[in-house]
Amino acid sequence: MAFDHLSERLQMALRRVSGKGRLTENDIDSMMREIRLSLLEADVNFKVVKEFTAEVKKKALGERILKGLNPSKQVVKVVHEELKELLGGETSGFALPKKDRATIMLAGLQGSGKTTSAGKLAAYLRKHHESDPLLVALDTRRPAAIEQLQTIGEKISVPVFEEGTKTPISTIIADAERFAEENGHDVLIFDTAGRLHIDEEMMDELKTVKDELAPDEVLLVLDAMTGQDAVAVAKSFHESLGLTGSIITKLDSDTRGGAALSLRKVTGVPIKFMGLGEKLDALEIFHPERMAGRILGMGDVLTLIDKVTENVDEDDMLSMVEKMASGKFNFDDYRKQLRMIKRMGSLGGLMKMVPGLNKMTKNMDIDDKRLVHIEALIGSMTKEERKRPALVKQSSSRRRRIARGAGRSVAELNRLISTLDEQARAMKQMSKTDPKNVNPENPLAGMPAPKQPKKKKKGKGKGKGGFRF
Ligand SMILES: Nc1nc2c(ncn2[C@@H]2O[C@H](COP(=O)(O)OP(=O)(O)O)[C@@H](O)[C@H]2O)c(=O)[nH]1
Ligand SMILES: [Mg+2]
Repeated sequence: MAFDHLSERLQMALRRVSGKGRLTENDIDSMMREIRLSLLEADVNFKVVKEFTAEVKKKALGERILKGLNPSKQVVKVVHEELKELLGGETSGFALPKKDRATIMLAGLQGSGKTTSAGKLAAYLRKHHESDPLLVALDTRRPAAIEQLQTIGEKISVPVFEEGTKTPISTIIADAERFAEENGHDVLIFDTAGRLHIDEEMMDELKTVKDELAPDEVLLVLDAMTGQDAVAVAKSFHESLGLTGSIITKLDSDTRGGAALSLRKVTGVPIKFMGLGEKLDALEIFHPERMAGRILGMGDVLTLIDKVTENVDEDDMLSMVEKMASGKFNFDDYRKQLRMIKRMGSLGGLMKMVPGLNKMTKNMDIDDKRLVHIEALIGSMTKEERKRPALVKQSSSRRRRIARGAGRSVAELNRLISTLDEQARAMKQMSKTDPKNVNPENPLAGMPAPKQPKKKKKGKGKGKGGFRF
């Protein structure tokens, strides 16, 4: 996942001040030094870094913070807020113009992910906007580029309009628009040609496309791995084309991610989508606040909940959230949760979104095989034991029996028990803290609580089946 290293470094910087009852200007300075270094290391543009740190410092040194209650938690909040601003502030989202046919033009360097993103965008718009999109091949430099778009179109069952490599771009545009009108397509997505580097010929070609088409959206597709070049690339595309937004791709990869952090500042236009994989459903709306939270290790509960809602029965989810929030969490719940996660795929990515878990699971290699073992262990418990983890915890003979039954070691069972413990604790913590009330001992645990499902309050009697931590 992108940002891992940056995330670690920033959290280290924040830990410098966390838990301190008082903060001096010196404390802030040394924290700022580390923040500056970690951003530079992540390839964030130096000007952007300079502005960012100046702003954080100014706010962190404000009267109300240093002299106020809990200065360290306030400072963490400042960093979070500024990071959110850097990434664009409020979520821009994506709205189609209210007209019969919308046009979207994608532009970017070769290999940045334009063609893939065109397909992803088509699939996204069909799913979330009930659109009937048409993909248009304007990358006429290579026959392979057209074939690639056709393959993608087939995969998602979206038609692709192409007229080979010889037809002039302006003719293709006019023909595509006529075709869309005749066939009732309400959104056209134009895939264009890129080059390895910015060059005039490419920009001229793109300017022609833009002038002919007068698109509703001109989206820059930028590879998150671009590094320091990102600034020059984004600037020159914006100057030539007047972007309306951007798509940052390959955030699933192990990149330092600096491009994402500089992009918004440099262009002034919002990052609208992020690409999170090669698959055609790996496109999501970009949420600055969530991304900032993820980078600072605050987890990403909102994204998690989105994913869960998409993939899991709502009642199941509500009861899970309720359980999590109450800190009562038994093996039945854990197994249910594992199964949900399995259905949602991408375990590593998901784990990262859960506060507390992200740190915890770092050294815990949860792969599919381990999931099978965990299932076996839980399956080897009696119904009563699954409901009341304390039974398992307190009896070594039970633990031996369960382990034997599952064909696993007792040590492995013990690990499972402590995982459950840890998780229940993290969940409880998370539901108690909101951004205005961050635990000064551990400000990084300060997460917005998930919305509590409105349900009848249940008695909180001790020992009622649940396992209190
Ligand atoms: N991991 C990952 N790979 C991506 C993503 N978007 C595109 N790619 C890959 O990047 C490569 C170049 O993509 P392509 O769409 O052909 O780029 P184009 O030259 O700009 O059209 C392909 O191998 C894609 O599968 C993404 O979000 N994550
Ligand atoms: Mg392409």
